[in-house]
Amino acid sequence: RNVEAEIGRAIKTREFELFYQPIVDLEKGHIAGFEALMRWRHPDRGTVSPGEFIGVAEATGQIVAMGAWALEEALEQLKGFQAIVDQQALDEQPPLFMSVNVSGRQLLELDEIEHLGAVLKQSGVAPERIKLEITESLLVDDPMHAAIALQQLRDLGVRLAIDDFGTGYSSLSYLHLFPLDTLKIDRSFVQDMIHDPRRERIVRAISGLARDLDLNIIAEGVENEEELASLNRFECDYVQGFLMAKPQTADQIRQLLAGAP
Ligand code: G
Ligand code: G
Ligand code: MN
Ligand code: NA
Repeated sequence: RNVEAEIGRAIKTREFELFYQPIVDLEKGHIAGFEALMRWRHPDRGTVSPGEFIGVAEATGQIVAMGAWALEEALEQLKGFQAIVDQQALDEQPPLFMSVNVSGRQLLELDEIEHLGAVLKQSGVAPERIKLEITESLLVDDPMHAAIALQQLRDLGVRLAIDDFGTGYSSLSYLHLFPLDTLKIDRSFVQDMIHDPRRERIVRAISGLARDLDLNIIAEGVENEEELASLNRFECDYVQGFLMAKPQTADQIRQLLAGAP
């Protein structure tokens, strides 16, 4: 199979779609934002997950166009989600945020950052409601370029999150070298911690470190109440995982928001 050609076709025929996974404020319990996650509605193969196409799209450069589309789409949906919450006139909640994954390939093309800025402005969404999720490898592989790109993004006003924290080629130095806002604790740590006190201490230490550095913490992959209870003790800011909600279509999210008490 020629995956590159298939992806090219799929971009034209709009087979890519974003799913949205709620991110919940741990203390208050409400939905605070979402992570946009790409899916491929393949005509023959059904729903294909990013693990099977993001790597190829990065290698071919197709990820640049896909990523620009994803940001635009996610911002558009965020406005619709916010309108539902506003209609319900619940007690004051901060505006919803949207977290979008970006690959290093996207950020290292300078035109792309200008383009992101234009998309953002066009959308009318306040930039501080956007989190861009980047992986550690970007920061470690090419720190000079990453520092320039991330500062440009920060100047646009968007927030920056480190995804899968602790699993990559971690270097604590980047926590103060780069203008970061949020640290996402990888789900492997969250899932191991209740069976292994040492793992739990790692999660506790990461949480404490993030707090001391004034970074927000999102714990990923929360699947049960025991994990949630531990994260509560560590004063995590936000939780994301199947226990709260799965990634789902924009339609399903709208229903969820409309039906929420
Ligand atoms: O949804 P799922 O668990 O299958 O996602 C797996 C990984 O794919 C995510 O952790 C994320 O790193 C990556 N991914 C999902 N959507 C996007 C996207 O829109 N752009 C990029 N660059 N990566 C994505
Ligand atoms: O790499 P990144 O962290 O961006 O990807 C998030 C991925 O984690 C998504 O593909 C999503 O489907 C998956 N995910 C989200 N919540 C859970 C969970 O509670 N358990 C598991 N196993 N995966 C999850
Ligand atoms: Mn992510
Ligand atoms: Na992750």
